Amino acid sequence: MIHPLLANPPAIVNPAVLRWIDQQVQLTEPDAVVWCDGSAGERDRLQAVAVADGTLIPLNPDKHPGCFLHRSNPNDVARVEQLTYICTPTEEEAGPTNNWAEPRAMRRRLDELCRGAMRGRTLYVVPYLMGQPGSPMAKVGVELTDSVYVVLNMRIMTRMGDVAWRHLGDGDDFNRGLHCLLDVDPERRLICHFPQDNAIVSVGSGYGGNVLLGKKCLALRIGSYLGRREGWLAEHMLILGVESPAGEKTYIAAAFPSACGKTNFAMLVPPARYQDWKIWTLGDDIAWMRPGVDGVLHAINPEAGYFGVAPGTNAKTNPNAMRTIARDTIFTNVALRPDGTVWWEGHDDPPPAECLDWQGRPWKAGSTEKAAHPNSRFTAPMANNPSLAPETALPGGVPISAIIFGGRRASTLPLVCEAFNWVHGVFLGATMGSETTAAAVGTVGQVRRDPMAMLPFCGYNIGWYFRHWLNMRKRIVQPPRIFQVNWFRKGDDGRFLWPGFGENMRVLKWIVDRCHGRVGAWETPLGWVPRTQDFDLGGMENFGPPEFETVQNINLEEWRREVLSQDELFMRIYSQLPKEMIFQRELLVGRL
Ligand code: SAT
Ligand code: MN
Repeated sequence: MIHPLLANPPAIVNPAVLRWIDQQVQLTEPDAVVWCDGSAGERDRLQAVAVADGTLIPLNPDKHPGCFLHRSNPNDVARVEQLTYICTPTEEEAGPTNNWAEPRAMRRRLDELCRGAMRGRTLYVVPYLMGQPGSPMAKVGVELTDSVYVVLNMRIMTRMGDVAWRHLGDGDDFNRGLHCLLDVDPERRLICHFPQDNAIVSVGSGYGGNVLLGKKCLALRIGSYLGRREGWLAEHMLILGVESPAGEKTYIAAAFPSACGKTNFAMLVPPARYQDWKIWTLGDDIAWMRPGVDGVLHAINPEAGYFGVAPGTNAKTNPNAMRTIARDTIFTNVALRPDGTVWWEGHDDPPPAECLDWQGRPWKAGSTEKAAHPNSRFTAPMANNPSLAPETALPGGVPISAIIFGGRRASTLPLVCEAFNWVHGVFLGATMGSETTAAAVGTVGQVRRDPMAMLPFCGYNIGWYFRHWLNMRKRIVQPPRIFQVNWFRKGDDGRFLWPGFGENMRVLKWIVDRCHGRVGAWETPLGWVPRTQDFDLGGMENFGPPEFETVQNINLEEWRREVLSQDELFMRIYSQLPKEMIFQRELLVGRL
């Protein structure tokens, strides 16, 4: 018999969905069930609920209309990679870079944790669509959660509500997501993926990447698994469009690890010298890419909002982000000033004399502690972004001319280089290294291999993932060119060698010109690089040819160490590593 709380489901909900929800309601035993429809009225009601129970603090309505602050549990401020599992029949399927659990055993453990977990609480049914309505690439998910914060974030980050039920129709091809806050205890925290069942169970956390199940869990971990099965790529990439003064548009996808500037790059404002150029944002975190009938790789951004890092965001580093978060935004773990406005390290305003820090404790200027958490975030609708590309709405996506792999590296990697061909480009992506950031729990600033910026997000064996990338080449008639960039190289004095931000436009210009066969390059052991005369340095302050040569320098000593460090990853995954990767390594060593 169906649970009494489900006696009157909305007519649009199909029986397959209802059966699954019924099982979860029987398991978690909530006091109430709310069917979310995605309407503005519902948003207002839920915001009122969240304010009443202290989940959200309303901000100054004149300065931040429609905005709220949320403080998460201090033990719960980032993704937890060591508690994230891929549950597949065999361990080999999850591969050496994922935590693996046997699906039935993990199900039993999760059932124990979830049994009765929503007693006294409300279960929200959140239907959502990843991708544009009507897109052949779009995927439906249903997240059941006992967190109003999650509902309000999902409403910004996805196309939430009846649009998802309509897309699903009578089908049962939807992602089954269950999220229970429990008591937010790290000892009872698990983020589990069941790719074969298209299912996710997340318990014990309320933090973004762990609980907004459409994002990392569905769009990347389950998405990458589906992509391999169905012949497409789910990638941790921003998508942007470069429009030249002549109106030519070139679309680029770029992978950088979490908190390495994807949002800033996707919203780039060109410097004065490039005032006739325009950068359009399509997405800042996730790209789903599939070869079109034209044989070109097409990309969509499956999301509808930005879950961006607040610290360091200001009118200089990212004016478009500042305008995007001016209204209808949820801030998480930033500082609160006495006038009801928010602040973080690297804000335009100087540190406030006093405020409440991210934990709600009194904070004074000059304090040695940070006022905002280093991984504090904003959740904002992409519709607010002044640079949002109208093509973001196209169900078929945009044709991709270039793919960029970028890391955060203080040494070794030059500002920009271009792969010799697709296989070499896959090798550049596969051997990517980057210094760890506050986006995940753990040490910050250590170089680790992060292939394609997907180390925490690839939902299956990483060796098979490289093979899938290599195989994709056969299905693409006109493959994108592949580039590697590093904005973060430092000099001996510890200062960044490259100014970054808007000036990255110059790197984009060279990349775009390479895509259209308009500019020269020079062959090096690492790949093609711009000769100094190929790279526009005009109008830069204190940055001329010598500085360019320093930021592009290839130091053979550093590269010997780099190749050895790449080997550590290759050894770990050796049994499933495509031979092409080993050949590429040999070729690189030979060239060096
Ligand atoms: O916290 S999220 O995983 O959503 C953001 C990130 O780490 O990339
Ligand atoms: Mn990300």
